[in-house]
Amino acid sequence: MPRVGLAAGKGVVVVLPTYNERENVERIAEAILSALPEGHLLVVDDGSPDGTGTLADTMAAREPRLDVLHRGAKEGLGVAYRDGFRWALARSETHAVVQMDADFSHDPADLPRLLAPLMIDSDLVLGTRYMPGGGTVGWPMHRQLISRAGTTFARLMLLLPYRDLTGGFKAWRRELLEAIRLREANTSGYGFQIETTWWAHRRRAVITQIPIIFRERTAGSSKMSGGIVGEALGLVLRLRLEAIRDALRRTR
Ligand SMILES: Nc1nc2c(ncn2[C@@H]2O[C@H](COP(=O)(O)OP(=O)(O)OP(=O)(O)O)[C@@H](O)[C@H]2O)c(=O)[nH]1
Ligand SMILES: [Mg+2]
Repeated sequence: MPRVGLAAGKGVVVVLPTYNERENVERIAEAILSALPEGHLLVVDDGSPDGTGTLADTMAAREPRLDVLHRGAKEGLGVAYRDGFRWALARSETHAVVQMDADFSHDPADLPRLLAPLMIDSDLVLGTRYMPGGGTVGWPMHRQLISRAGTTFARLMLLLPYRDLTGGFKAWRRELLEAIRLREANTSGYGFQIETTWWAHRRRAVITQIPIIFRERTAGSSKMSGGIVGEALGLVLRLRLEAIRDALRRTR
């Protein structure tokens, strides 16, 4: 596919949350900016003690397509994304927003492919591990189990027809991101990914899944925790209860 318009990054802001990603941040920023020669990158750093934010600032000083949003404290991925999305939407030239991890688990070379459906009919594109052509490489069995169980649980409980609900490699059309209930999203981990796809689905957005290979990080350390899994579980139950309550209210 020729790289034109959105697929070359025109009007695209990639939002990249970082916490202690010193070993990754420069390489990933370079890879993203070269995968999208017309794209813009926003690093959202939560005051990383390892100096990730300062490194990103140094790059931003010589790269006009890179900005850094410094948040005061580590408040979780969901909160960082909300602030990053707000920044991206404040730019009138933004047509699409991408979210991805800074640890190379999401391949910057996939960016044009992730953006392509937005140029046809889609409002949201989900990078999907659990479909033909997708997969995870280098994850120990327990991480695979947690991820698959989480996605399956959410899919069944929320009756969502998507195969990867906990993934974080997604592309949004501006209008959808503006319309969903971001203000109410306050989950920090995988829960944020589930929740945003849920609100998009409830708005009857056109959602397309594309296969991606997710690679375990080779540098830096994981921020994954038991609390994040518990939070996602609680979120799914809460969303289901809310939906039942809304349905009952409508039948009254
Ligand atoms: N700004 C910000 N970024 C965060 C926070 N927590 C995680 N991140 C970033 O979010 C992305 C995903 O976090 P990871 O630690 O890679 O989580 P994961 O992919 O579930 O776990 P591993 O890949 O196994 O390490 C990475 O770019 C992190 O640096 C946070 O509280 N604030
Ligand atoms: Mg990761």
